[in-house]
Amino acid sequence: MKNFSWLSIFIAFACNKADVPPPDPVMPVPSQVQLDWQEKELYAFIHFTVNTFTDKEWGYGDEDPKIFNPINLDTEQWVKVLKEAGFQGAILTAKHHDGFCLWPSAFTGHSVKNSAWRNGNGDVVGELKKACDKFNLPLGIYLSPWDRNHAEYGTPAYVGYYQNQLNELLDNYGPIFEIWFDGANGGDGYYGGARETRKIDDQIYYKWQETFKIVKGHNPNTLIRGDARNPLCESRWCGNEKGFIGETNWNMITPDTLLALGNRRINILNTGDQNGTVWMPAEVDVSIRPGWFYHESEDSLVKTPDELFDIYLHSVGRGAPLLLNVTPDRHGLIPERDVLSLQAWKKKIDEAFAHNLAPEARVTVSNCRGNSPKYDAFNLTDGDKETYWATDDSIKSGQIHIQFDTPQTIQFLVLGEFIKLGQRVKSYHVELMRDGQWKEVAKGTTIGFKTIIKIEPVMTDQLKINITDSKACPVISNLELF
Ligand code: FUL
Repeated sequence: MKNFSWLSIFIAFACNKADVPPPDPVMPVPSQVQLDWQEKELYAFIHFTVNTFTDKEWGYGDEDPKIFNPINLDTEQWVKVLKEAGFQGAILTAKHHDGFCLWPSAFTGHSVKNSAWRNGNGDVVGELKKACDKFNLPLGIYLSPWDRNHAEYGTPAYVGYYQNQLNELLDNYGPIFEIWFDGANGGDGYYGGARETRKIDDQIYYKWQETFKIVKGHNPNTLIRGDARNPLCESRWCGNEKGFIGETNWNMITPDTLLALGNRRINILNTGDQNGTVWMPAEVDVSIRPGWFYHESEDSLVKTPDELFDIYLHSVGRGAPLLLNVTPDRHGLIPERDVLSLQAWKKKIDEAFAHNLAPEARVTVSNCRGNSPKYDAFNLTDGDKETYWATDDSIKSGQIHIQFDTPQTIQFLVLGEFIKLGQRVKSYHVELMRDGQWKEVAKGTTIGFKTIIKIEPVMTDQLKINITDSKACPVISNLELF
């Protein structure tokens, strides 16, 4: 009888602990579409059009469609290369600024229909879609709003044309995982022979609200990447084309303040805004070569596996998905040297993050929310992204202590916040025990969905991660050590 009552007290206590409520979210928080997209981390861009044949980066729009003739085009080669390199989706320039369409659009003759390729019977978007389906790689579309070929560009009629093309692409090649709305609006172009400069107000002219409805009407799960001044966009530009997001990377943005900032907004795109009103994570777009399109003159300038690995650490390793561009050549193939670089890069990533040592360590924390096992240190290393360590609401800092039975060599620490409850951490530093003394080996600001902290590889049996400031109680779901 006595034992029974002790047991019931214990059960009551444990239940009580398990009932400790989770932290309130810190708004804004991501949508499921944004979460799913963020988790996949690696995407490929494919830039391919008449530019590949004219050796240009921005076609004027007066190119003869006949010049497009990728005689050995093999979209299965593209997809196999991209899959093997670890990409989780591929976004094709269905139409770049020159207006040439890689699919036989019913709304213009400026397309593959009038090219020399396959006597005008080819369809690059269709073939890529088929290959993507075959090898299970999600397809995304880039459809340049700026069109230097179209005679009506600048008038309301062109926006109707643009929307028709969007519908056509989404009807015939959907569902797509991401739509990429480019912000470039350079001004001058061929415009059906007018050869003049046309300026539009890019906030109003394209009727974004209506255009986005077309996308979501076809598939609510398509992520919209566009101009961060528009609060309806779901992912923003990272502010450069060099392959890095800010060391401080908030997923939030305040579109209104960006509007007011003009071109100075670029810096904010790179760091995000701690007090931003809209959840709009950055995507890091960069090319494997200096240009976005293939140029023979850049054959010796393909980024090396080391350079790509560095880009990986400065994008994915700072919580922003990487959109790495590949450039099919005039044969219609991803060039061999680029393939080799991608393969060696993938190997580097796999090797660097092969063996997670965290589950082998004893991990303790300075404070655990309501002393409940539901929020304890164990959740950091359980491999379950839905569980997390959290502190009490009043505590906006915290310490994770890691102890190994035998010393280990650590080079990378991976941390992740449970961003479903908002991004919180503002600053942290890392210490490790060396010769009986704690030594600071890294410090940083934001953590977000994922942060990879690179340190000099040294042997140690103890590490400490000190979260020194946070918008609200820290909520950390992942800790890995390599
Ligand atoms: C830019 C474009 O002008 C480039 O040509 C390229 O497509 C890049 C990804 O976006 O805005």
